[in-house]
Amino acid sequence: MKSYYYDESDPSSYQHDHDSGIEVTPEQLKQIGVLYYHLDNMDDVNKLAKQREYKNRDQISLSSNSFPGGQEALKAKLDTFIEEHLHEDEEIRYIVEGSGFFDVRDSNDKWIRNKCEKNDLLILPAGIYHRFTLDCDNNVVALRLFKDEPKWIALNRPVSADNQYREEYLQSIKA
Ligand code: KMT
Ligand code: NI
Repeated sequence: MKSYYYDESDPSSYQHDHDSGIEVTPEQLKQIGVLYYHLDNMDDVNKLAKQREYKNRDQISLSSNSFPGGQEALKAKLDTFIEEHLHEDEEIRYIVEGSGFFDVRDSNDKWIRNKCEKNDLLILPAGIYHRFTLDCDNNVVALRLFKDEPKWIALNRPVSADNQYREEYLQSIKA
């Protein structure tokens, strides 16, 4: 995975790199509650899932020839992922194939771009604002892990000021 500040001045589409050249370290990601692992095999993924008590999983394939419902349905799905949103549970993704960008907001509300590739595993904490896009290769297969039942609901920004998960997240990065 490669992490860097997103270059807002580049007018090209989200799917381009937008690399500002300002790198972000795993330590900096940790400070905003984002965890990163590079896991070469499924055994290690299963181990981590057990440690962190992720009980459920499924797999999503985002490419025009594999998405159920075809091109139109894929586009609709991608449109929801690129909207800035949060979830009331962790978002855990393991890249099985292909690549894509997970953008997260830092504590100053700047976008950090995480370019995820095969065998990268990224954990976004509940309550963090983020978005996802494919890169120009237009293909990713990702394993989605869940603590309990999948919580699909994406709450678009801004969530209400008293959202418990947002409040807890903001508290957690203060320390
Ligand atoms: C989300 O909720 O932002 C996503 O699931 C992103 C797409 S997973 C490749
Ligand atoms: Ni999300």
